[in-house]
Amino acid sequence: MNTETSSVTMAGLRAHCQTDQQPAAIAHVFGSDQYPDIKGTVRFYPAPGGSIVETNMEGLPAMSLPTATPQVGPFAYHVHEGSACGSNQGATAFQAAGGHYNPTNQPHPLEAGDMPVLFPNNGLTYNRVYTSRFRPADVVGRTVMLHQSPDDYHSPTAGGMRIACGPIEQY
Ligand SMILES: [Cu+2]
Repeated sequence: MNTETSSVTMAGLRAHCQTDQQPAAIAHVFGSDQYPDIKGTVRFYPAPGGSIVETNMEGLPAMSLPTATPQVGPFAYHVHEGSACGSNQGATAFQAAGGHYNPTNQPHPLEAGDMPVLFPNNGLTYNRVYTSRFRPADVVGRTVMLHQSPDDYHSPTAGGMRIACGPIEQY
């Protein structure tokens, strides 16, 4: 059993989530040349034992059927270790961001940068996710990455092509 956050109670987390606070870090996300309509903002809030990651994005493509190749959505979503997104061109867009943020060398999906997939809603997504895997300060100077395909939470390369990226900066 993971006891890392055993001192964090759900009531405490809910109370914390309802406070109106400033983020500690922020990323402005932009799409690759193949998905130029994607843009968004990711805010990282300090939370008991970790972070709350608030994601707003627009311009997401519609999901395909699961039988399509490549399958489009729900979109794999991670913190990557690199500090910069690099080129947004072509099938190798955003390779400069490196692999998943994984300071303790865990297997996927136990890497610190692993997060839930994003679902598009007429191109929009909004969610707030609590993670005990990093604090906002841990990911300043890294990147958030959205992939074209789903995360199978098994293969470290799941998600396929990188379609949107944003450098995480101190707020
Ligand atoms: Cu990724």
